[in-house]
Amino acid sequence: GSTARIGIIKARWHPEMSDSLIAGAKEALAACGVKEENIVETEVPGSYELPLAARYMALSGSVDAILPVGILIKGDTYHFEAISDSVSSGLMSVGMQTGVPILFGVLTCMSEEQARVRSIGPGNHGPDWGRAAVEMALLRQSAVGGPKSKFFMGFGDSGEDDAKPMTRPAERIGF
Ligand code: RBF
Repeated sequence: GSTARIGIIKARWHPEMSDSLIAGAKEALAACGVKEENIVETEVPGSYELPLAARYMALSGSVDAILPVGILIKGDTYHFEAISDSVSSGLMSVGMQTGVPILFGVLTCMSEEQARVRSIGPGNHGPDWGRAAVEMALLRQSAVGGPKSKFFMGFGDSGEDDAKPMTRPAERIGF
């Protein structure tokens, strides 16, 4: 993971648990060799805001994979289902549209107890998410060129002379 640049976006709800998830993820990043200066962190008000923040970060060209972290806990209304569905499909959509791997670091739990077990202590999912982020960052690098390559969608300004051009020589595809 020494070449991987990882973005972490935290939703501010349930901060004790999200901080623990992020601490676990960062331990795994360090164990994989990700350099501290290659971790970009930001936060948003709640999980509903994660997809757009992930999109902005992906389009900035500054990271190879993004870990959005949020905790959604079911209440008395249909709100939980609505937010869970839109956040999960929104995050998938950002990954598919930008080509930057977006992990699913969102716990969707029926109770605070469920969320606690999955975020604090031995059941912390953060380390798994951290390792998955590194794996996907490296997959992206191998698929579209090295870190900071301009090849993929051309976002960001890497300043690298050897960045691959966005356009390929004219080739007829299809008919
Ligand atoms: N955001 C979370 O990340 N986790 C939650 O459990 C959560 N519960 C919410 C419950 C209600 C009733 C509302 C109105 C918002 C909740 N949010 C939660 C915030 C939501 O993701 C978003 O930030 C706000 O709705 C503002 O767009």
